[in-house]
Amino acid sequence: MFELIVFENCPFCHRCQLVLLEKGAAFRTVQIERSKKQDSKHLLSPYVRVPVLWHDGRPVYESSIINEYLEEIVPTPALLPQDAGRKALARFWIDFCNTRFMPAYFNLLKERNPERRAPLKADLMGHLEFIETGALVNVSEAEPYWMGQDVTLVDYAFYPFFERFASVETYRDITIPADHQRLRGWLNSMHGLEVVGRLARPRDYYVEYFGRIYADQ
Ligand SMILES: N[C@@H](CCC(=O)N[C@@H](CS)C(=O)NCC(=O)O)C(=O)O
Repeated sequence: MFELIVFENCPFCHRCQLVLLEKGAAFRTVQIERSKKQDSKHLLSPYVRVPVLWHDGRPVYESSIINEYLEEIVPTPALLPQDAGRKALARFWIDFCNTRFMPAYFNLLKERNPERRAPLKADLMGHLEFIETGALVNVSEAEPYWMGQDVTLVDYAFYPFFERFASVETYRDITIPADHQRLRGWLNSMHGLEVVGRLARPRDYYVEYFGRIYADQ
């Protein structure tokens, strides 16, 4: 039995919940209130963050590492390509998500001063374009996921930020361009996945949730 320590509406926790569900693993989710995290410090990572996966009495930290751990412990269904080169490429895209895409998304969302947002918007738009023209070049009906025919950890690394995209659309005036058809197609494929549907929250939930934190006064 796995135990996943989460906060409400944490995209990193969402990544791991999706993978646990996709693997059909038995798990329980323990939700901690952000405001009370000091009381539960023993359950959190050394960075005082969630998610943390507890398994066999040991903690595993960081969402990408947790998902790789799950891939090892619960190998079926496989969520990384078997071929070493393709596996390295999958890890590159997860790294891109963690080090480029996700920071650009949060940098824009967290910028309180509207006058400072233009370069941050340009940064995020640049990443969307890179995804459209550099990552999803082969996305099609036959190969609907990031790495092709099969869903992988890459899809589950990116998806939570796109489920929350209403936040930047509503409060930071940015949208996925209409001509980014591959990205839109990928997102549609993700919406069709059973495990995504099981956790999905409606757009209104995110608009309301992020509005409390990031709406301009
Ligand atoms: N790199 C970490 C990021 C995790 C992260 O930033 N989690 C947030 C919640 S969404 C957190 O715990 N923040 C600490 C806080 O809000 O006090 C991962 O991938 O697991």
